[in-house]
Amino acid sequence: EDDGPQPEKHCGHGRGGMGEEVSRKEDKRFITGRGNYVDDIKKPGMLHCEIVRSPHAHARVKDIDGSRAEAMDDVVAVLTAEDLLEHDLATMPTLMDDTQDVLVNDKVKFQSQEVAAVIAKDRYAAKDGAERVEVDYEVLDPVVDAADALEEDAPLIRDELDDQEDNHIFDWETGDREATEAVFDDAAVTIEEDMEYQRLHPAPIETCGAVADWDPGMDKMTVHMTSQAPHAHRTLFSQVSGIPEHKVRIVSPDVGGGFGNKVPIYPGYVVAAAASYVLEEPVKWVEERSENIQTTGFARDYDMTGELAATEDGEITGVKVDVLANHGAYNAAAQPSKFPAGFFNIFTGSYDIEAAYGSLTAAFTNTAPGGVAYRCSFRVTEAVYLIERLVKVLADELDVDPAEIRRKNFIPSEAFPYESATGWNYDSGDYEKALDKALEMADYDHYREEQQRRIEEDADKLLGIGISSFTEVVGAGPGKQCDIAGIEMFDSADLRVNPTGNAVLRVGVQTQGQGHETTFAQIVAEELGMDVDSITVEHGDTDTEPYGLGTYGSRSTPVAGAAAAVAARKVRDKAKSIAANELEAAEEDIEWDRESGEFHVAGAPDRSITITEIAAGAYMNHPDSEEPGLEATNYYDPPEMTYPFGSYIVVVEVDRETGEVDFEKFVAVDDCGNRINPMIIEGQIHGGLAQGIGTAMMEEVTYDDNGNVTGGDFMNYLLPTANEIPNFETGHTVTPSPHHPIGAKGVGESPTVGSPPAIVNAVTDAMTHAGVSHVEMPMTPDVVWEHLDEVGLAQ
Ligand code: PCD
Repeated sequence: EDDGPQPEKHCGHGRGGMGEEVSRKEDKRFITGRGNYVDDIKKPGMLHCEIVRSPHAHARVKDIDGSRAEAMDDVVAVLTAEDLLEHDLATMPTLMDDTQDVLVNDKVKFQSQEVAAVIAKDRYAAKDGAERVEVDYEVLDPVVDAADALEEDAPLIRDELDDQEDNHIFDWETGDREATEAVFDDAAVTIEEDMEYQRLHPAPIETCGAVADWDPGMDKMTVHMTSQAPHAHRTLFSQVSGIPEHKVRIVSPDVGGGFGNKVPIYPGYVVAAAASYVLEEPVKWVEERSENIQTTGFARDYDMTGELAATEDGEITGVKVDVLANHGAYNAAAQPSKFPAGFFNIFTGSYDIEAAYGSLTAAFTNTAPGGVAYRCSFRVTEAVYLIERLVKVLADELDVDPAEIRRKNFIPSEAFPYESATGWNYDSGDYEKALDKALEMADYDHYREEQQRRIEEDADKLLGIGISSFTEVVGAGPGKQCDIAGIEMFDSADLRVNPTGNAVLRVGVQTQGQGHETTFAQIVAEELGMDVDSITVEHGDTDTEPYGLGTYGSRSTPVAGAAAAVAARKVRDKAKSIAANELEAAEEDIEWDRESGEFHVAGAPDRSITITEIAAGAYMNHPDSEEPGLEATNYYDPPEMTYPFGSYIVVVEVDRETGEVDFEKFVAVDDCGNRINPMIIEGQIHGGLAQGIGTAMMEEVTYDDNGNVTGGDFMNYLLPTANEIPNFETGHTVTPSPHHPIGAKGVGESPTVGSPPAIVNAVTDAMTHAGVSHVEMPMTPDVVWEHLDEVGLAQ
C-alpha cells in the first residue's frame, strides 16, 4: 500500500524526516564535554586493573612472581592464569571459534600479550604494581611473516592444540576454478599483479576499556564496555562465565570511535569482570594507546596475487586471485561464521565478469590476532582494492583510458538485480551515471591534457589521475547466510509512542559516533509524521534494548534502519484504527498523507487528525477493537544485502625530487540509495576518505624479525591529520535499494573501501608512461622516490 519514500521526493516537509539536514542531537553533549565514555564512569569502591604484558613475541612462561606487587599498600591482588583457571575463565572463545588465553597459560604467542593483571585502588598504583611483577620467560624463536610461518622449519606457534602440526589455519576457495582457467586459456590478453594490503589498525581515538561490576546481592554482572555489539557480547559473556544471560547486563555508553576495533571481545574485558567477581568490587580497565594498537584487532594483512583475462578490446572475461592471509597468533578475525574470508569473494566488483576464482590460505604468526572489519564490510576493502588496481593495470597494458575500460565492463543498470560469478545478488546500481558525474566534477579531460603536457615538458612535478568505481556489499545480513557465533544477523527496533505524543525508539544497534540518535529519529519522523525532536533514540543497553547484532559493516541502516521503519509502519497501522475511532469513520476510509503527516477521512481532507492526537486517543479513548497503548516491535531479517557504490577520482602531483605526493583534486561521488541525512552522510564520507588517505599514504603496523611491534604507537603508526587532508568535493546519485523499506543502503564505509585504490591508481598513473605498474601502500615519499628512481624519473 505504501512503497516508502521515493528518491529525494520527501525532502523538506520540515519535520526532520528523510533527506533533511537535521543537526546531530548527540552533538550538544559531545561539544559541551558532557559525553559519557567508559573512562568517565566512576563507581564507589571502584578498583583499577593494569595488565602485565610480555616483552617477547614467543616465549614460555616459567614462573610469575607477584609478591613484590602484592606487598604494595594500594595493590589489592595480582591475578594470573592459575587464578582464572579456578573459575574456569582462563580462556575465551574468539569470534572464529578459536580459543584464546585470557592471561597466558604456558606460552606467550605475540608481543604485549596479557600475562598477569594487577588490581589496585588507583590507576597509578596498578601501574606501579604491574612493573613489580616478575615473570621468568624462556625465549623462543618467533615468526612474524605469514609465508615464513608456513615454511617447514618454522617454529610451531599453537603447540597446545592437539591436531595442529604447523602454522596453517585454513584454506578457502570461491568461484569456479575450471571455468576460470578455461577463460584464461582462451584470453587474448592477461595481466597479473602482486599487491599487499598492509596490516592496519582501526586506531579509534578512544581505546578499549570496561568497568565491570559484580553485584553479589543481585547475582548480577554489569559491564560498561566499549562494545560495538552489546547483545552478542552479553551472550558470549554469559557462555564464558556461566552467569545466566538475564543476569548479565552490557552497557555500551558513548563510544569514541569503533571502526571495527570494538567488535571482538578482548582479554582485558574478561579480566576486569573476573576480578570484580572475585573481589566483589567494581573494576575498571582502560587501555593505553600502544596497548590498543599492539594487542587488539588489526585489519587487512592480505598478500594478494591477482590476474585478469580480457579480449583485445578490453572486455574483461575472467578474474583470479590467490591470497596469503596473516591472522596472527589466534584465529580471531571478526567475520560471519560461514565466511572465513569475510566478503572477499565480491572481488568481481562493479564489472560483469563471466568467470571468477579465488583461493586463500590463512596462517598463524607471532603477531597480535585480528582480521577485523576496519571500516569495511568484512573483507570487501581488500576485494575492492584488488579489482580496482587490476583494472588500472589492464587499462595500461591495453593502452586505453581507465575510465573507458570501466565503462565497457560495468554491470549495465538494466541488468539488476544481478548475480555475480561468485554468487552475490546485487540489488541495484547505475555505475555509469556515478562515473560520469565524477568525471565531470573532476574536470577529467583537462587533467589528462595537463598530465600529457607535463610529460612532454619534462616538468619537475608529474600528474597522476586515479579512478575507483567500487561496489560495496553491506547490511549483513540475511539469517540464512549470516550469523555470528550461531546467532542470525537480524536487527531490531521497538517504538513506543507516549500519551503526550512523543516517542522512544529503542534499537538493537548503537552509535560509535555516526549519529544514530538523529538519523533513526528521522526515520520515525518520516514514517509517522512526527517532529524529529519529539523522538528519543535509545541504544547500547542490553537490559532495555531489543536484541541486535551490533554496529559494523555499515549494517545499521540496512538492517536496524529497516526495522525502525517497519516498527513505525506497524504503529501507523494501529494509528489508523484509533483515527477512525476519533473521527467517527470506518478504518478503511482513513488515509495517511506523507506530506502533512496527518490522517484524514478519504475525500474529506478537513476531517484530519495528527499523530499527537492519536497518541492521546490510544491511552485515553482506545477503540474496543484494539488494546490500549501505541507501540510496536520489529525484528528485521533482511532478504538481501544492499550494494552501495560510487566513483572516486583523485588527481595527484608527484614531486620527482622528493617523492612527495600532493592531492590536486579529490572527488567522491557516492550512491547509498535514499539518503536519510545528507549532512551526516557528507561527514561520513569526509571521515572515511581521511582514513583512506591514511591507508594509502601513511599507516602500517610493522614488526621486526624478533616480533617487536615497530609500528605500535602514534609516533610510528602515522594517522593523517588536518595537514594531510585535502579539500574533498563530494557528489551523489540516488539508486534506491528495491528491497529495503525506505530504499536506503549503508554508506559509512564506502569512502574507506573505495578511496585507497583511487589514490594508488593516481600515484601509479603519474609514472605509468615510464613503466611503473604498481606502488605498494603506504606510499611514503621514500617508497615513491624508489619507483621514480627505478624508471629514471627521479631528480
Ligand atoms: N545514513 C544516512 N542515509 C543512508 C545511509 C546512512 O543518512 N542512506 C547515515 C546513518 O544513519 C548513519 C551513518 O549514515 O548515521 C552511517 O550509516 P551506515 O552506513 O548504515 O553505518 P552504521 O552501521 O550506522 O555505522 C557503522 C559504520 C562503520 S562500520 C564504521 S567502521 C564507521 C562508520 O560507521 N565507524 C564510525 N562511521 C563512523 N563514524 C564515526 N563518527 N565513528 C565511527 O567509529 Mo565498521 O565494520 O565498525 O569497521
